[in-house]
Amino acid sequence: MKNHSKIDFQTKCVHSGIDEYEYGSVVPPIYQTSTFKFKSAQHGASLFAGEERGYIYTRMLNPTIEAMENAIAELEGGHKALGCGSGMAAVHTIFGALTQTGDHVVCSSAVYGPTTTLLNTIMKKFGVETTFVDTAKTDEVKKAIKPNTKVVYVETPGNPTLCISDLKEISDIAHQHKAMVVVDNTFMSPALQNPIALGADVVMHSLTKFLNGHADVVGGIIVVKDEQTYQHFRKTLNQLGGVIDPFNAFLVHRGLKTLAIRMERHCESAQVIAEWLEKHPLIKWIRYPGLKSHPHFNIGQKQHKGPGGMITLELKGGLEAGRVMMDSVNLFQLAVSLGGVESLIQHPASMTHFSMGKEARLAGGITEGLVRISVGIENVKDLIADLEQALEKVKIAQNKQHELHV
Ligand code: LCS
Repeated sequence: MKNHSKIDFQTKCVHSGIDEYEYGSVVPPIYQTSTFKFKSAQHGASLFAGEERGYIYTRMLNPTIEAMENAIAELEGGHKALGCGSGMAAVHTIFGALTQTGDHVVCSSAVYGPTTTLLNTIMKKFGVETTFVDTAKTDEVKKAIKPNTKVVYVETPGNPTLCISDLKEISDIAHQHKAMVVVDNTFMSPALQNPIALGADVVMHSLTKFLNGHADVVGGIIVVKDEQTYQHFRKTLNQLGGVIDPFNAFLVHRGLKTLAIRMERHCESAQVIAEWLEKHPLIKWIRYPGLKSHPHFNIGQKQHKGPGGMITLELKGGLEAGRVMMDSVNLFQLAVSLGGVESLIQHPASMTHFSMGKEARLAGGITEGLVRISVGIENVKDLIADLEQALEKVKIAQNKQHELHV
């Protein structure tokens, strides 16, 4: 987008990555092609040699994908972005690009389960060692950094504990030790948090979540700050091959246009629901970045523009009670993933974070009874009514259990 510096984020969501298209098309055309014809043998050779710019093959670059990448790079305040086939393809590409045998990574102890598993299996197999720490405690990050630490990888708020890490402090420490700071910004989206402005070097998202927002795409994105890093990541992505396809990129670009207003509604409704749940007698504990009771509330206030749409809680009665709640909701759908227009509920210990194993889960604060809610954009009164009737069923089930034991 031209002359964008003074334009508000809401406007950028609608216009970013949009160019002049053939036939005056207002939205980017879907170039659903695997390959692009060269004008001549010389043309093909000069494209490959990098002497001329143009499209060669969709794994390398595609105009529909590039339009979506440019849009997200602009929304994140980065230089350029790389579209990946999933969030995990983005995570893999990042570690593939930034580490080699003998390197060390410091990673938040509460991150999306398969990120932990990737570091503990594939990256470990290739000789990359990881120390998992509670990155909400900056001192722990400091202590974990070694001379061979190449990456400090932070997810904030963390999935699913919603613990919040101070990105500015962590970036300062990591940079003193010449380590790169990579932030998984999936839970906040660029509407609520811009890690690059806080000092991060690389930002990634699972596009599957808030950025696309409609639960119909699996994708990932990596945003970088400079051309050299971009070229290095582009080569790595091209070799690993985990690219997004043009149609999914088109859908994500379409989703971005409503990102600002969707995030406003996610935040508004999640705040109302979290405050309602906090007062409910069946709640053992609840965590939401917009509640003053959140242990890192003040860090959040400093670095994000809104508390997001994710809530985690544990009921009195633990896992058993949580299962009754999950089986009793009607509007909330019992499904993994998050960040879509529809509200979802799931159980991390047996679902999204199962692959980590119990020990790593407990070390990251993921208790067996923890239930995670993704608040959608439905009417908040309907969502509360659904939770209310589900919690009523939990109460009835607990009363029955009690009677059996008397
Ligand atoms: N990072 C975060 C914070 C995530 O929540 C996820 C997926 C990923 C990366 C990986 O992205 P994907 O490959 O799935 O696009 N989180 C999921 C979750 O919590 N439930 O299902 C998927």
